Amino acid sequence: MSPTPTFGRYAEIPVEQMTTEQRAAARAEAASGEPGFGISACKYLISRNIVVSSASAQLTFRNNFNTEADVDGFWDGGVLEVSSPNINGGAFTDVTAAAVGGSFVSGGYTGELRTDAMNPLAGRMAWSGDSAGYITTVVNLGPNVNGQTIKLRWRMGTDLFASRPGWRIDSLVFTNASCQ
Ligand SMILES: [Ca+2]
Repeated sequence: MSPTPTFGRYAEIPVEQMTTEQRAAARAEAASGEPGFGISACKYLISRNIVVSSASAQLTFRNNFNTEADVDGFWDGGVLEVSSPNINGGAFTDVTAAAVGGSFVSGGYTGELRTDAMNPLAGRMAWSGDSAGYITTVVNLGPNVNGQTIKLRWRMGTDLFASRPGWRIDSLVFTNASCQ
């Protein structure tokens, strides 16, 4: 079990028992930057070096996510980023960003993360919600990383409220790219 986050003056109310109004008020307080709020977090997993040998290189992996999402939108979720020496000075950049030129063949992002609950990935498309077990995600790594030695980063951002089981990945397979 993860620790129970605190919600300022709503600290005594489990988030599942909050009314819609309480939850909205707590979010508004959080967005205002008032102290005493709980946990928004960013966690990540970084790959070994990957040598890309084709403009059509692909990654396939098993992807299992169950992160906070509800009728109001997508609150917690994860993204896949690329660090390549020739792109943004090697800074990790979303695989779907134009600078990378990657795209999802299947099992791509499910929604845009809300911007009003202090998720570090607010406003970005992400895997969020419940995949209902493992799905297969296939990613074109994009033409701009051809010939480069890159790293991948699976990065998860969560907001101030409510947790879900999380995110698991497995069985990475590269086509036209290899791990060092
Ligand atoms: Ca959350």
